Amino acid sequence: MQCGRFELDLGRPLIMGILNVTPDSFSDGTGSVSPQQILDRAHCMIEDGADMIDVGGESTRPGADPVPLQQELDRVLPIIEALRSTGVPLSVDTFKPEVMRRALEAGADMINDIRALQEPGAIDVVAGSRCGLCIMHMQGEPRSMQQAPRYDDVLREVRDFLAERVQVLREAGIDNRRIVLDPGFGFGKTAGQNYSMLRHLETMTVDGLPWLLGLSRKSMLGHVVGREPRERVAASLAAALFGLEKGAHILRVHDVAETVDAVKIWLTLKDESFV
Ligand code: YH5
Repeated sequence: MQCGRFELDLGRPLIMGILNVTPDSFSDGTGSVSPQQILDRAHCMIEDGADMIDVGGESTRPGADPVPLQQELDRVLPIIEALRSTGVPLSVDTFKPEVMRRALEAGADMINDIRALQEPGAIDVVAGSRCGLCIMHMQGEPRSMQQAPRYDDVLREVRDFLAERVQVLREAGIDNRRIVLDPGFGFGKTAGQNYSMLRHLETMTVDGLPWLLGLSRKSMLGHVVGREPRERVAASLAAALFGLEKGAHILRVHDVAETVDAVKIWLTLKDESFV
């Protein structure tokens, strides 16, 4: 996969560490964020074996409020600049074309867009670059999407949406080698619909494009095991390994060290020459 400065080998699973740059994750008590704490966390994830870092300045959790443009820029740009020299690909979790543009100027390698580049101008910003693109499905808006998800056939509808976005990107001259797809777990889906997507991931493939899965600590796991998000690590690992069996290529996770170990065992089990 082409991903900005990098050519990623998807022959083995890649682990994307989640770096939230939002006050709910790193607060100094005044509602602002301490950059050093965030950078420490990023370096820790890289040490733990993260293959890439996903920097997010807007909380897109269900029910979350939108973040103004300038605030998102102020959160995300210094982090990208500081992490550029680490040698790991930097992804930016944003749907705002202006954040995409400034992030790419600052050296980001990938745009991770929960709105699949549907905002006006988004495609123009990324078309002239070599950045990787994660295209995700979402039904509705983050504020209200979990209120009443509705599908006749979630697998077909998510797949058709992704296929349509890939077609639009192709028409804009964007090479498929830059694209990774994401079914969008928790983005306007019931727990049952989320599990159905994971169970049948291979039936949703578009043009053989790779999958990125964001399952880490999500409510669909809490739905089964109970537990607060921070206590969902084991549940996240089980779901992640099932995703790999279903053909996933990139895992977006909070718990990098634990996921690296789990993936190592999965790879060992796959390796029939290890006897
Ligand atoms: C994703 O799936 N998700 S932000 C609620 C949680 C735990 C985690 C209650 N950005 C995705 O991570 N980008 C987010 O527990 C994403 N795929 C991609 N590509 C939500 C999140 C979360 C929400």
